[in-house]
Amino acid sequence: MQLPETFLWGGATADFQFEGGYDEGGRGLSTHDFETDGNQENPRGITYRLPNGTTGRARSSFFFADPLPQGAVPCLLEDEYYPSHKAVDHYHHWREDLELLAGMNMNVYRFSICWSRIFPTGLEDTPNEEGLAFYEQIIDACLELGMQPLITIHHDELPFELAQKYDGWSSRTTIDCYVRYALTLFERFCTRVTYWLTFNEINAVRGYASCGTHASDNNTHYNAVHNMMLASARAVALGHKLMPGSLFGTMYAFSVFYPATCRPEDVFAQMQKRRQTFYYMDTMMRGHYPAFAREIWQQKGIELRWEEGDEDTLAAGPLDFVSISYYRSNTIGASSERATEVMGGEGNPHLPTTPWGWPIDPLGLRYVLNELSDRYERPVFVVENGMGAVDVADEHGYVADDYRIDYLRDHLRALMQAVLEDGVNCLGYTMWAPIDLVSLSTGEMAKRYGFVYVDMDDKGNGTLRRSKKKSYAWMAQVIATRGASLWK
Ligand code: BGP
Repeated sequence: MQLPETFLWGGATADFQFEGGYDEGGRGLSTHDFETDGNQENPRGITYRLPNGTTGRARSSFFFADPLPQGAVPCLLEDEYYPSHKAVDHYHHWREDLELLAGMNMNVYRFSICWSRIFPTGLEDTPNEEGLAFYEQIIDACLELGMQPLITIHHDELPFELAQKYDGWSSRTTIDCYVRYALTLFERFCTRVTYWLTFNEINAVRGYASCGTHASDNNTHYNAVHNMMLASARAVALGHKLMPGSLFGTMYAFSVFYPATCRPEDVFAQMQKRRQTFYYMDTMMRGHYPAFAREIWQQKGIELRWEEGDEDTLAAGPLDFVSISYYRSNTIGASSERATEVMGGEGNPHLPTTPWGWPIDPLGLRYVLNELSDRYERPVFVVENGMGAVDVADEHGYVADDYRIDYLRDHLRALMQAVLEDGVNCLGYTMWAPIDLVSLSTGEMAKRYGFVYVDMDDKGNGTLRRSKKKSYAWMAQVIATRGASLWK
């Protein structure tokens, strides 16, 4: 079994988890810069100051984000550690990092552009040239090394000023600022970049860090995402016009929801939760909200702030391909608690889990690839998949990460079966994250994904030295044989 030569093999990163250099090159503050570290027991938080001078911290764990109290202004506190400020310093290691990726025979590299590096407050009329030049050298180096750039325009963050002045994605001003930012990227990189993602995990973002909204209730959230979907549609329409042949996706956190039992009540509960994930995808792939959207708005008490022309805007910018992150599957029944649109529910007794409790389910990947391909009849692209694990490095920084090899082998086999046996048109696979970086959900370094080990701990101590794990040579061979070595 072998995938076609056109198949894109690569890795994926996000700027605030990888780059650092938060106060260099004219970069402005970004919403994630106020997010502390954390771990499984202690969630990450946004630190803030109240008008009376007292400081505090609001839980920021992605879908479980708490609102900021009335009058709170995010601020940086001396005794806190903020992982995005240094991340793993790709800002100063970019050339070495790209060479490591190319050394694995990768032919695509997915990375995100930091909005506040291009428009420091989001509101300037002209972009920050130093920021554009930083990404330009990365794009040029990718091409020189044989890797197509795949750019995420908005990976869960936005300039602090937009959050402060406009409540982030609550406001239509943010849509205009985003379109100007996207246009700047298109004009500068149009001849060098074909693949674009307008947003990352738009179905999983919530609250201050990812949406810039001070509240995190359903009404705020669904209105913010409505504005994001309008922004995406405008960017896609503009991108297609300016860059013939360009291909656009938005990335969705995606997984299977299995019914806890075959009791009709459990199956129905599963279907209802599942729909919420399709709510976003259906709208952006088809250019209009699905019929069941009304039921969701009603159930959750949402008043969507429609404006004239919104329907036309959505219709003018449907996506070219459907892209997903796939890490796990979920199990849900009529009485399951804490199941979000994306994850949670009950454990699955048939599946092992990662040390972070995520069920490991390769067949689920084949399931969703078939499902999405059937539903939209457009190409799919797996832009994140990987295993967060505790790696123990020897004195040379070598890790015998056989567990990661097992995880990836099983998922890649499932992907190959979806393509070669089921006929799914899959553009490519970018593994999260080829070089160790800071975890999004917990802010730890201890949760490592890479083929490359980075010598740094949870508090940013370490030499930042990069070293190859066992999985590095293994993956290089998988890509060189276009997947054939997975079956030996
Ligand atoms: C996705 C994000 C990534 C990434 C990944 C792994 O939700 O798009 O930014 O971090 O998940 O998650 P975590 O880092 O929490 O293990």
